[in-house]
Amino acid sequence: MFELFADDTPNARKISIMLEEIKADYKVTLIDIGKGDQFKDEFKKISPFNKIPVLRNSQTGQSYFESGAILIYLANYFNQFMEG
Ligand SMILES: N[C@@H](CCC(=O)N[C@@H](CS)C(=O)NCC(=O)O)C(=O)O
Repeated sequence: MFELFADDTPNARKISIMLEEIKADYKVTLIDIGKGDQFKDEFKKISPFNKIPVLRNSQTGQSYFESGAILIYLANYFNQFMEG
């Protein structure tokens, strides 16, 4: 199970598209960047630069940020969309 911390932005959409494509089990937690949710202390623990998207692996408790890095992580984790 994954938790995607996101707002409705292109960088966040990249991750939700990937999660849908690989049929991952996930839920979305809204971080309303218009209201400044990204600056809350709780969120900063998983996003040191106060940016969305962030993906948390609920099984390991680990969180990942930077949309490109998240896409590579998911591709490796599910062994899809990667060669070599
Ligand atoms: N290089 C980062 C960019 C992340 C980014 O700029 N996120 C924006 C929304 S798409 C954000 O969180 N903005 C809120 C802010 O800067 O306060 C990535 O690809 O994840």
